[in-house]
Amino acid sequence: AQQTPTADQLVKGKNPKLIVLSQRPVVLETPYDLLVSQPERTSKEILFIRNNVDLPGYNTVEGASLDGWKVEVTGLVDKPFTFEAKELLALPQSEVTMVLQCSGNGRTLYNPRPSGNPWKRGGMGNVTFRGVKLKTLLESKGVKLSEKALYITAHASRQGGAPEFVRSVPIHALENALLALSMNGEPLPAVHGGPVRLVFPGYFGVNNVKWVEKIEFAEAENTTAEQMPRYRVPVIPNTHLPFLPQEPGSRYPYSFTNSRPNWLVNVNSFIFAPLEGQTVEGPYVRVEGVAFNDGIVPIVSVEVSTNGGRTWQKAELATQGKTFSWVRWRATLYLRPGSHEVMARAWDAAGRSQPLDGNLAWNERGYEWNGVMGVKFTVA
Ligand code: MSS
Repeated sequence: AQQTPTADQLVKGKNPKLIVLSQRPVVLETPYDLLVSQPERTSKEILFIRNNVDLPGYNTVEGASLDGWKVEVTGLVDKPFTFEAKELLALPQSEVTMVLQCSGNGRTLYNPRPSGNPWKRGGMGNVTFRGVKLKTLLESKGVKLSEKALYITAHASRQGGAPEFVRSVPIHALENALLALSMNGEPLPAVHGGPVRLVFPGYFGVNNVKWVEKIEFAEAENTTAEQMPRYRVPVIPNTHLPFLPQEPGSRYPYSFTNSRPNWLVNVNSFIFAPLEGQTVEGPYVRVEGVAFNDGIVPIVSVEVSTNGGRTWQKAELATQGKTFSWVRWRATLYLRPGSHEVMARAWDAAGRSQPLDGNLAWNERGYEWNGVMGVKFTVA
């Protein structure tokens, strides 16, 4: 049999238990039991990796040198400029704890299975980024945006012959955009975008461009493949439907007008305990997990059900208020010995929740799964 390299052989410093979904570009999933073992914050050793484009020499969890790293700021600004990454150290620093989640997380739950990396639920983590807000940098340079600037387009470095990786987000994202230099209190791991990554709290993973080299203010979305047709879902333009349901298995003619990018993270919740297939002591059973949304309004409740969604019981939230971080929750159930299935769903202050049948959002690339999660377990 052929030896496939383990995660730590592909990326120095990663936990060898991470699941290798792809070697080149490197894509590593966090096994679910490992993810739930760190319910506050996900460490660099176990955080998932999704590269569309690898940056040669950056496959390590160690930091990358700021020396000589330059970033260009251009497009619809009155004074385009280039800054040295090192200059950021002298500016006021900001910190944000946020969910970093691949828009393909949960893809294998769609039926039929869409194309793309076969993520289960381990394509996400909760991490703390620290660095300089893009707004702060612009202010420090006295740079003003044109009114025509409707999008922020970030370009990744192409050093070592890397193909391009470009993403656009709406100008509203400037509010919280952060040029991250560190993660979880340590230099930003090279494999997670060090020395400088442009992160957009509340936005799906794909928008958080690693190894950022150019930031462009633009009138329109960028036209490279990562913006169209990839990383989008079907919609009816100018309506309030979050997505346009598709016949599972069908094809869709993606265009800028009949689809939208994977931007804001949708409401989601995950059960961290019990785990699928576990046997636990009864009759009082502690159920716990995390919930999150795009951070624009707070998560206001998480409910659990043990009868397939007929009735729901409120869980307790560990924290209240708007946040880009995931929120921990727990509930205590009274259950008889035997087999059970517990389901969880979150609600936010805007009334947004999760579909009982996640397959409703089936799309051919399998993005943005947020169907209610169920866990089957046994009470001893
Ligand atoms: N960046 C760059 N430069 N490149 C690539 O490839 N990818 C994306 C982001 N960014 C990329 C970037 C994706 S797609 C994701 S998820 C993310 O990243 C991840 O992260 P980490 O750090 O974890 O790896 Mo899906 O939506």
